[in-house]
Amino acid sequence: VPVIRAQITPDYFPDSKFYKIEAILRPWRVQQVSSVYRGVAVNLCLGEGLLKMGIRGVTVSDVRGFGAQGGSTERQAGSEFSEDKFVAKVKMEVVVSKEQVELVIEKIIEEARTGEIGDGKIFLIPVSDVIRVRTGERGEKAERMTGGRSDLISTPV
Ligand code: AKG
Repeated sequence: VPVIRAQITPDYFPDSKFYKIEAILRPWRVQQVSSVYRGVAVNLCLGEGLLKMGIRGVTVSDVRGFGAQGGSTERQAGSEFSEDKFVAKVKMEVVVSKEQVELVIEKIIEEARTGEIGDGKIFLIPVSDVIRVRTGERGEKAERMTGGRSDLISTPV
């Protein structure tokens, strides 16, 4: 299946230092996207995918919802919406600095896409600040994780 490449550096509005990438995905695709092992603390068990990119912090939730198709690919024309049309999905949330947004989106699409209806959607949300509870650090210091992407892409002199 050909992957639709994300734009290189679009102007996000409003402009922000950090963005939350919120992806609604097929549950059975999430392990591949985040390499999260269900039921175990997510950022301790990352494997392929996002981990290889240096993404260390991911939040996942089980959710139910529907989109343009009304939640069922076999929906008959004119059939009424009912609660059982909600489809199980996983919501994956990742907060990253602006420079990392496109790479993460590209990775999620690459690993989550089947090309069929129900692949999900990604929302990009500006984040005002990041605060680490343990230390009170804010901004880049709080977003940054040891061994994370910032470390991987910074070239030591
Ligand atoms: C929708 O409601 O828009 C859908 O894509 C339904 C199919 C699915 O999410 O599996």
